[in-house]
Parts: sequence; structure tokens; C-alpha cells
Amino acid sequence: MPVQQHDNTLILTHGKSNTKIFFYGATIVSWKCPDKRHPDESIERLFCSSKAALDGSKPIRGGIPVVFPCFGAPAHPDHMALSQHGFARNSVWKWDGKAVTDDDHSVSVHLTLEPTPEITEKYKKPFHLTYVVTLTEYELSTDLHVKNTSTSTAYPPDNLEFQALFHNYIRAPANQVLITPLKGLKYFDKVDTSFDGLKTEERAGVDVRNSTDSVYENAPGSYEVTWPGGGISIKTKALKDVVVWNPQAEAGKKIGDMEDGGWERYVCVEPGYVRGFEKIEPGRVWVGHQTLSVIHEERRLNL
Ligand code: TA6
Repeated sequence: MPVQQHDNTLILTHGKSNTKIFFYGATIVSWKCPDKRHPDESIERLFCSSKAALDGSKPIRGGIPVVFPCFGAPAHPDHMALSQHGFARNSVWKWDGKAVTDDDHSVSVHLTLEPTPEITEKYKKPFHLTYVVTLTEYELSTDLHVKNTSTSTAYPPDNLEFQALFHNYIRAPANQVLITPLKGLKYFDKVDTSFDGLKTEERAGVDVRNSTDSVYENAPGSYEVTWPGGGISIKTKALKDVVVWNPQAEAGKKIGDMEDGGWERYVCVEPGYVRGFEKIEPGRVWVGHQTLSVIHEERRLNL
């Protein structure tokens, strides 16, 4: 069966590849697939902490949490009552019971989220979210459709202003990863609290051997995360920014649901619209997209 429901999760299977999605947060917690160097192995490509709460009591520490409508602490007047990274990652999404595509090429499902009494208590704007997860032989794609369901015809328009981001925890040897191409981009360094402005990235390949929490703006939209023996490429649409995060031991030990040494086993590379706010008028839909692809051959920068 290409799509199977097990209690509060969905498992999508396509050939030797599979992915597991919790209805809670629509969080993908696992993506396994072979690559051309290991054609018979289904290798885990995402990191999920063994201490992650999977009972809906808090956002899942790992996989691909969906960040909406605010990134980090709320900064927009419409978001002020929300917690860090918004409500999408800790709300229960719905599935209509169908596989959208199930053919030789891919399997795909749609999950949806609409205002619930718990959300409306803290967030007054009308919206409809559809999250499309698509699995192919070597790729995992996620699309977030955000609709402004306001029917107001008033002027100024009842716009929906939001941020959105895919918080990818990519399984990788953190001390050996390089992320490209970010050289020349402006970024906000959340670790260096002594500096308030934007820095310019000087490195051809960005590493996370020191605690890193960098928000790059107006980024190219296509990235490679590589390490000796492996790599993942990320291609995006409508997500102009990208965040690179790894807390390393000093900050990682303070994260209650992070497994011991977990920061050594992942790097977060998170495409999003997070510097400023995306804006859509009543009735309009915005779609943010990413495709994660396995890199089959050695592709390291000579630095
Ligand atoms: O995306 C990076 C970041 O915003 C970091 O600042 C770090 O706090 C991380 O997300 C995890 O946030 P969380 O709320 O899941 O603990």
C-alpha cells in the first residue's frame, strides 16, 4: 500500500523509499531512501531526536517541522499571542484519506489545517493551509499552500501577513558538513548577540563546527549540503531566505528534548520566507515549495 495510516501517522512508500508523517504538526519525522552508491539500502536522511515528544505535548524535535505564521519569537502585531515558530508545528492536521498521486513516479498526500478554537484564541486571521508531501525514488518534496480566506472587500484589504519555513533537520556528520552557495549573502547572526546589523558571508562553504544560527536573506533558493560520502540538495520556490542552525554542545545541552550528542548528527538547513513578511490579499493563495534530493556522487568543494 503506498499510503498507510498507523494511528496518528501516515507512512508513504514508493519502491525502496518511505517517509513517515505525524498528523501533529504535519511533521515528517523520517525519510528513508537508497542512493546510487547504496542501491539496496534504505538510508535515513532526516534526524529526529530520540528524546522528541511524539505524543502531541510539544513540537517534535527533528524531521521537518512546518513553521507558520511566525519564525522565531513573534514580531508582527497579528502574531503577538503566538509562541516561537507559530502554531502549524503543534496543531493536528487533517488528511482526506486519499493518495493524490500513486503512479510509477511518485506518491503524494495532502494534509490541511484550518482555524481551530485553540488557534483562534491566539490568532484571529482567517486562513487555510494545505501541505503536500510527495515522495519519489530519491526525492522528498513539500509544498505549503497558504490561502487568505477572508471575504472582506474593505479597503485597505484584509491581508494575511506571515512568515513560513521548512525546518529541515538533515541527518549528517555536523562537523564535516559544508553548505553552499551562501558566499556574498547578507545574514543575521543570532549567535553573535553583540552585533545587531547584518554580516556578509565570506565562506565559499559554510560549516557549523561552531554554534551557528544564521538567517541568510535573499538567498539563491538552491543549496547543497555535502559531507564526505554523502549529500542532499535543496531546491526551493518562493522561499527567499534560508536559515542554517546547529547549536553544538554548549547550546545543544540546554535543549531538553535533544538527545545526548544529537547536535553531532544533523544540520538544520531551513528555506523560508522569514526576513519581513509575505502578504496575500483576500482570496489569494501563496505556495512555498522545496525538493530535497539525494546527491549520488562525491561533490565536495576544494576549499
Ligand atoms: O531555525 C533556527 C531556530 O530558530 C534557532 O534559533 C533555534 O532556536 C531553533 O530554531 C529551534 O527552535 P525550537 O523552538 O524548535 O527550539
